[in-house]
Amino acid sequence: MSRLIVVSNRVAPIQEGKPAAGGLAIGVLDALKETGGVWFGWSGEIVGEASAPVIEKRGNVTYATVGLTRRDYDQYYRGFSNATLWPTFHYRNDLSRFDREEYAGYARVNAGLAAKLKALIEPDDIIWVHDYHLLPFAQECRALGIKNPIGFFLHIPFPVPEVMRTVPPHEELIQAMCSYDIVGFQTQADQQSFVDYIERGKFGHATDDGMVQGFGRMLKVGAYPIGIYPDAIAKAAEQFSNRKPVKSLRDALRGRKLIMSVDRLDYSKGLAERFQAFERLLLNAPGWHGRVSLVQIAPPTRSDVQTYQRIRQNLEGEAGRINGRFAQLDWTPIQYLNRKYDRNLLMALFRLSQVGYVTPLRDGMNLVAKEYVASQDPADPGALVLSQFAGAADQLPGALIVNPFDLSQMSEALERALSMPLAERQARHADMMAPLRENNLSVWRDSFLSDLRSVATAASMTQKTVKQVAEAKPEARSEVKPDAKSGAKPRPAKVSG
Ligand code: GDG
Repeated sequence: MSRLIVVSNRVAPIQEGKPAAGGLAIGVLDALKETGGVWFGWSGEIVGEASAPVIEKRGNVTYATVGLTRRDYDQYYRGFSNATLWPTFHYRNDLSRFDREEYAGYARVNAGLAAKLKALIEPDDIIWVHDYHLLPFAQECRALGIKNPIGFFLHIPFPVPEVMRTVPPHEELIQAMCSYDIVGFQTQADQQSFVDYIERGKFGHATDDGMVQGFGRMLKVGAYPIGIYPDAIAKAAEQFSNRKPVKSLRDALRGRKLIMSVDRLDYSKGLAERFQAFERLLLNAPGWHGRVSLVQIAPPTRSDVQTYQRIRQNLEGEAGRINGRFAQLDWTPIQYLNRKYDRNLLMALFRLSQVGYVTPLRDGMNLVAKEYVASQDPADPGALVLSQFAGAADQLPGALIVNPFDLSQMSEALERALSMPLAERQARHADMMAPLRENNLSVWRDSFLSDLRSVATAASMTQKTVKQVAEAKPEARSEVKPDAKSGAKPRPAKVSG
C-alpha cells in the first residue's frame, strides 16, 4: 500500500505511548502507523530564519517539522488564518479583518511548505492535507510539478456563499481548493455551501456522482463527519472516576447536580450565551438555587490574537457577575476554570455530571459532545444539551437540541435535562451510542483515505489509457489538451467509492 503523507498546520508533539489530545492527532497517527508515512507541518516554534525540516523517525512514521519566522507566524497563522478565515468560516464577519499583507504571507507560507514537502515525497505517496490554514496548498504543490493525489479535509464549517464572499480573495481561495483531488467537509450542509459557491458564481457545477467540475478541474467532494473511539473513552472515563480530583469534586458537590462544559476558549463556542442561559434558569426556577453547579473548563488558545483576549475578559466578567448575583456562602453557581486538564480526567468529570452542556454558536463537528455521550455510565447516563449549529447535532439524535441564540430555550432545555427520568436518559444514551460506534474515528479516516486511493487508481488508469490511445492514434491527443481556462489537465470524470 502506498505511503500516507499528512500535512497539517501543527504536527502533534511526538510523545510515544501518550495519546495526543485532539481527534485529528489520534486518527491521523493510527493511519500513519498502518501504512507508514510522513507527518509534515509546523513544529510550533518561532525561529529566526526559515530552514529545512527537522526529521525525526519513530517506527515507520517520520515527523518532519519546520519552524515559522515571526513574520510568517504573524501573517499566516495569527493573521489571515485566525483573524480572517476562522471568524468568517464561523459566521463572525463582525470579528473578521482583512489585511493584504497578511494574505500575501498566508500564500507565501503555503508555497514555502509545499516546496519543503516536495523533497520528502515519493511518486506513490498519497497526501492528506488538513484545515483552513492550507486552502491553497495543493495549488502550490501542482505548480511545483507534484503529481501525487492530494486530498483536503476542512475541520471547521464552510460558510454559505454570501458569507464566503466577504473574504476579499474568495475566488482565488476557492479556485485553489479546486486543485485538490478530494475536498472533504464535516457535514452535508458544508459540502452544499461549497457547491453553491461554485454553481452560483458560474465557476462550474456538481455532477450526480459526488464530483464537482470547478474552475476547469474535476474533484470529488464529500461529507466525512469526524468521529471518536467511544468504547476507549467509556473505559477511560470509568477508570479515572476514582482519581483524586474527581473524588474531590464529587465530595464538594455534596449531592448537588453538575452541569459540565469543556471548550477551548473561543468566541465560536458560545460561552457567554451559555452562562446567561444558566443565569436565566436560576432566575426562573429558584428551586435550583444551591442544588446545581455549572463547571466550565476553558483552556485559553490563541491568546495573542486580540479577539481572544477580549473574550477572556468578557467571560471572567460574566461568571463574576452571575456568581455575585446568586452565590450563597456554601454554593458558587459557576466554576469557571481557565486551564487545561488531563484528557482522561475530563472524561471522568463528564461521567460524574448529570448534564453535558455543549452550545457553540457554530462548530465544524464538536468532539466534546461525542466524548460526553461516550463517557456516560449506561446504567445512569447524563443528558446532553447540544447546539443545532454543531456538526455533531446531525449525528446525536438523543440530544436535546437547542438554538444557542435563544436563551429561554436553552434554560428550559437545561431544566428538562436536570429533571429527565432515568428510562428516558437511558433510551437517549443508547440512541446516541449506536451511531457513535458505527461512525467512529477509523470510519472517518478510512472512508476519506479509501476515496483518495480510488482517485489515485482512477487517475493512474486514465493516464495509462490516455497514453495507449495517444500512442495508437496521434489525433486522440487533443483529448488531453490542458483545460483552456485553468491550464489544468482534465481529471477522470468518475471516481468510485
Ligand atoms: C476543531 C473544530 C472539530 C478540550 N479541553 C481540553 C481538551 N480538550 C479536547 C476535547 C476535544 C478537543 O480538545 C476539542 O475538539 P472540538 O471538536 O470540541 O473543537 P476544536 O478544538 O475547535 O476542533 C471542531 C474538530 O476540529 C475535529 O475535526 O470537531 O469543530 O473546530 O477532544 O476533549 N483536552 C485536554 N485538556 C483540556 O483541558 N487534554
